[in-house]
Amino acid sequence: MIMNIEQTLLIIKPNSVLNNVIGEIYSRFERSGFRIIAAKMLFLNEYQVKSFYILHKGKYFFDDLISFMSSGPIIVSVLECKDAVKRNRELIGHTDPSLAITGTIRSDYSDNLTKNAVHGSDSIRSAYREIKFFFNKNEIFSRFIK
Ligand code: FUP
Repeated sequence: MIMNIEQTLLIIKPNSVLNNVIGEIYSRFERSGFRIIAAKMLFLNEYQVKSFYILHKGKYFFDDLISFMSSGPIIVSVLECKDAVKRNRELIGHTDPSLAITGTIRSDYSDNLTKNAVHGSDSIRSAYREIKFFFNKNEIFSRFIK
């Protein structure tokens, strides 16, 4: 059995699609050993975004987050590699791009805290929920896990 191979969700947010850096962002993951095992472009409505970000309901930034994430197309992907959840978060960097380490995706491609370029699952439990939110099993093409 192969140990520690995980799957995690990546969202390339509307500002990154608009800024034409889909490939740049994917390249960073591929160069770091991730495999893209599912991908699609979606334009979510407010209802769908609210349902995805339900855990943030009531927070001060919720309305801005919902209107931004439903403002244009996004790319949702499942990434796979050893320790994928943790390594995804490392490559992405801090939620607030002004605090993100230079060279991380959020440091390089964010427009501001709301338009922070990408989303990555923050735990194995979130990854499971988030992958299921967007993908059916027959849309995911694992290269490791049967
Ligand atoms: P992250 O897990 O890094 O994506 O961060 P959160 O789940 O805490 O937040 C989800 C999104 O809400 C962030 F990507 C951007 C937005 N947000 C704000 O606009 N202001 C905040 O103070 C925190 C989050």
